[in-house]
Amino acid sequence: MSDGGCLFCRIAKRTVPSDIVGEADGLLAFRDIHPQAPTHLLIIPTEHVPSLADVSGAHTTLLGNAMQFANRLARQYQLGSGYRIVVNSGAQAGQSVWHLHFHLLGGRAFQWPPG
Ligand code: DGP
Repeated sequence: MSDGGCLFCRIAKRTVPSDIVGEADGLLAFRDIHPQAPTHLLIIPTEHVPSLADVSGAHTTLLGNAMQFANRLARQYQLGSGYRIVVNSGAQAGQSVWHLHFHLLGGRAFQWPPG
């Protein structure tokens, strides 16, 4: 299912242009338009899921596939010295696009705790 008003659904349908870097198992990866690291990719399910707070047991395989996809992309982008996966779930956490997405960030050192 997709949501016609959802930006990332439109990216998944290619009706909004993006720099797509990979596709696998109902997932799409593309470059973040405002990169926060030398490598900053977004991994999304092609089906519309608003946020991590909306996932259920029905999404278990999708979530596992997303982590394996991230791992493959990290190898492809030579992030062997370290990378970070971020999910902002909810407005207070900084979620701004209401379609589940995993940020894959790498190519620099990161601080902890995050801001
Ligand atoms: P979040 O704040 O966690 O919901 O992350 C949303 C990300 O989406 C943010 O890092 C910027 C990115 N973004 C917003 N609009 C677009 C767009 O039109 N194209 C691409 N490629 N990325 C976008």
